[in-house]
Order: sequence, then structure tokens, then C-alpha cells
Amino acid sequence: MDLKIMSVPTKPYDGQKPGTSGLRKTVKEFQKPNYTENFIQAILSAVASVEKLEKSLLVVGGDGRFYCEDAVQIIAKMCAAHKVGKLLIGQKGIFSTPAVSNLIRKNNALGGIILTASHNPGGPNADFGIKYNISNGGPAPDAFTNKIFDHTKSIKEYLTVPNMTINLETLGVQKFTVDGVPFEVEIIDPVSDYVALMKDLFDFRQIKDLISGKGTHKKPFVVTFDSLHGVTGPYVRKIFCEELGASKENACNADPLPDFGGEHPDPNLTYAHKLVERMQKGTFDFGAAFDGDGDRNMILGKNGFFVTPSDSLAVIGANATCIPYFAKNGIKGFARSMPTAGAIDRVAKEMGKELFEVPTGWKYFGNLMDAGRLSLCGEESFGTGSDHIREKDGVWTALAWLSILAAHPQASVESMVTKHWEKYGRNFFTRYDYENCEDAGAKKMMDHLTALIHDGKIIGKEFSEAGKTFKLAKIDNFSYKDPVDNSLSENQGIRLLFEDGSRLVFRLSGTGSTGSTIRLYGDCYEPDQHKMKMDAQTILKPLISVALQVSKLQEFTGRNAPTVIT
Ligand code: G16
Repeated sequence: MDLKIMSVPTKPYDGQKPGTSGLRKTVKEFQKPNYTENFIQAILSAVASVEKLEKSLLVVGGDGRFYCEDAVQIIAKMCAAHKVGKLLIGQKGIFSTPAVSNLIRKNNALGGIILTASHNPGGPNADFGIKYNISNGGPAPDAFTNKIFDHTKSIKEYLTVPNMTINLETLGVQKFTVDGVPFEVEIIDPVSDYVALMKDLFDFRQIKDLISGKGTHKKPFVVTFDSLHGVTGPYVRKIFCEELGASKENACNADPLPDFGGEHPDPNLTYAHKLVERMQKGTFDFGAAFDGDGDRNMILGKNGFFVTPSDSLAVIGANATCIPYFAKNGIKGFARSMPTAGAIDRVAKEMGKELFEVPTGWKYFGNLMDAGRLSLCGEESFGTGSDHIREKDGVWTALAWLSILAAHPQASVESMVTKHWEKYGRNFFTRYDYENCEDAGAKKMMDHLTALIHDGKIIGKEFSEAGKTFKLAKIDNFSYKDPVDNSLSENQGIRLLFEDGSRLVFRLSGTGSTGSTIRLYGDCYEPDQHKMKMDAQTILKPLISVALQVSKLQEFTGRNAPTVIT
């Protein structure tokens, strides 16, 4: 049957500006008439303005949250109407974000549309999200997302093929003819290509020996995972249980659910507290949690020893040669987002490698990787990854840690981290999140801090809290000039830099769906070996008090305490 293209008149919606990583709004918003269609049309128009969309290959899939399958059907109809040649779609519309990045690269696709609100809750009353990844497999850069936003503001019609429905259950190719033009959809297993990639990067036999306690390891290394009912469940079962021999019972919450079981699929100490409690019992040697779409991770050691994402990146960097991919290709350079503590900087210095400090957002790493200057990077927001793809990668990070542990018989997660501190000193880090504040109050606070920058009088001022004095050396709003294409990204977070090297950062999250989330980051460097094992919150409390004093956060937002502390 020859299907027909239809043009549907529509009107712009306000606020379809992609944030840190795509458009994230409530499901209810996406369900409004033409809301999703408008955004997809804007993506396709933006792509068509710079590339040849006709006959192209696109990858489409998401983290399985509520509304994913509806969105896949909408995208398929609209791609057919735009004469896209073929879509590669995960069975049931499911792909982890790292899996999409891999498939785009592996198949030389033009790009991909990922359906996820990442770590935000899911379900009919929670969040949904859509983002576009470009042909390098990474999130579209600012210049491109600005184009998408521009299209959303002037949209008058969208194109679709109303009578086309995709069977998302059955693996294989489905062929259609649309106004005489062939259009193909291939439904693939979401896991297998990703597993093949991991087998290429890591030595599975070595990790298997660690887990089973073979050879020099002498006793089994007991591992557990929490997929928080996100997309990683099937990936965890296949890789860690089937391939590497971990016990199936220790792959927790591994059935993806459209509402993530009513919980927040965010791998941090607050939302992945069940894993923390399980680890605190002392029966497991290693634990990892992953977020809704599988790009974030949290690493824990025996008894619940918490590895900060900043330390995780540094330990992986310092032990990179334990990972076959890096042993073979070498390390080209390291990078971290600006708010991430600088533990990796010390590793880079010692190894004589370039270190890049970019704004928050994985999209800023892509150019550096494409230019062959960056191999390993990470963010404080529980993201770690390498140039094997162009997204952060939760499962990859757990495999990286297990590879390092496999190469150090008898070592524990804690001993790897403490040895690292002994060598390099420790970067203490904390993040306070004030979620869902009123927009006006959050804006006033940021305006107040901006005024302090312009005024400049605060520089040199001393702040004393709990017997510690901090003298302000510099205050600015971080901007970044991409060394590859010279693009400039301004207003990326207000930094207060103190004379003793301590640092405070304030920024508004770009991933929330409603209200404003204020992120307050604090870090300091401690070379004193006697202080290495101190509690980060105790060490950083005086600095955070200074932050609250300077920003007047409480006064502007009415919040007495953060919703999440990491
Ligand atoms: C996204 C980006 C990350 C970023 C994080 C936090 O992560 O991919 O690069 O660090 O948001 O952003 P914000 O502080 O603006 O909320 P994800 O896992 O949500 O895609």
C-alpha cells in the first residue's frame, strides 16, 4: 500500500528550548496537542538545514519510560514523511543512551533521536524528554540546539504519515512505500551491539576471574548492581550475569518499568539509598547503580564506601593502562566539567597529558574527542566515559572499575581510592541541590551573585566560619572557548575562588522539567595525609556556610536545607 504524506497545521509552543541535554518537560506537556510533533518537526527541519535528511539513516529509542512507545510512533511517521531512508529502532522502542551513541557511530548514521529524561522520574505524572544526537554519536552542540529552538518558535505545520504504524515487538525489517518512496524500519535487539563493543574494550576473561575468585584473586569478588528499574537491567543481566558470572539475584531492579517503580532513577546517595544500605551490610565487594537511560553511574565499595564521581574519574585515569582499550590506544588527554573537583587534573599533570575544563554537559567533550585530544572524561553529576562513544556510559564505568580491581589482586574499592589519595592528595567535594525552587527566587539569587561580580568589591574579602577563614581571590561567571571550533559558551556557572584553592560554584540546573533547581558545589584540596579519611561534609561545612552567606540563598528562595546532598 502506498501511504500518503500529510501536512498538519500547528502553532508554536513557548519554552521548547533544549536544556543541558535535550528538551525535558512533564509527560502531560508532551501529550498536549502537537507538542511532541512540533519539537520533532523542529529537529528534522534543523537537520535538513545542514545535512541531507532524505534517504538518511537515523537511530531511535529511549529508556522505556512512560510515553516512549507513543513518541517512537510519532517519530517514525514524521521521519517517513521527511523521506528519511531508514530507522534503526530498539525492540519496544528501548535503547540505553550509550547504546544509541554506539549504533550511530557503528552504522554511520546521520544521527539519532533519544527519548529520555535521564535521571528524572517517569510515569504519566512525571517527566519525559527528547534529544538529538549528531553523526559523531554525541549530543547536538549548542549551535545546533539553538537552530532547533528557532524552528520551534516559527513552526506553522508539520509533516506526517498518519496511516503508518510500526510493530515495535518483532525483530526485523519492516518496509513501507510513502508517496512512492521506500521507507524502512529495522527493529533490533537493544543489547547485543553494545555487548560486542564492551567485549572489544575490556578483557572479559580477566573480570570473570575476579568475580569467580580464580587464580591470584583466591576468593570470589562479590558484585551487585542496581538498575533502579531503568533501561540498564537487560544490559546488566547480559554483561555482568551471563557473560561475567555475577549472581542473577545481585542484579537488582533489573526489569525496566515505565515509571521506574515510582522512584527517582538517579544513582546518588539519596535516590539509590537501597544499594547503599545493601552495601553497608558488608557482604558485597563492589556495587554500582545506574540511572534511567544508563549513562550515569554511582560506584560503591564494601561497607558502602562511596567513590565521588570526581575521584572515580581520577582513579580510572591513574590506572588507565589496566583497561585494554587504553593500554592499546594510549591516553590522548583528560577532561572534566567545570564544577567537577580537580582530582583528575593532578593525574593529568603527573602523566604529562592535556586537561580540559568544559561547561556542564557531555556535549562539550565531543569536539575534543573527535579532534583526537581527549580519551577519558567525567562530571560530578555521576557521569564518566571515554572516546569509545560520545555519551557518558554507566555500565562502561563499572567495567572500568572491575578491570582495575582485576589487575590489583586483593585490592578493594576503598584501598584503590585511599592509595590514590596517599599519592595525589584528596579533593574533597560536595554538591547541594535545592530542587524545584520558585523561578523568581532562584533568578534573584543568581542576579545578586552576578551583581557581586560586576561590583568587584567582594574580592579580597575574608569570610570566617567555624574557625576557618577564606579570602576571596576571584569571582566570575565561567565561560569556555572550544579549542577546536572556537565557539564560545558563556554564563556557565558563577565561581568563587578562594586564596587557599577552595572553590564554590553556583548554577541553575538545565535538566529539570519544572521550577528551578539550584546547584551549589563546594570543593577544596587537602594534601595532609592525616585528614585523608575525614568526612567530606565535615571538611566542607565552613565553606558551604560561606556560600550560603554570600549568596543569601535562604533569603531569596525560602529554603533552609537542600533536597539532595552528594
Ligand atoms: C545531563 C548532561 C550532563 C550534565 C547533567 C547535569 O546529564 O548530559 O552532561 O552534567 O545533565 O546537568 P544539570 O546540572 O544542568 O542538571 P543526564 O544524565 O541528565 O543526561
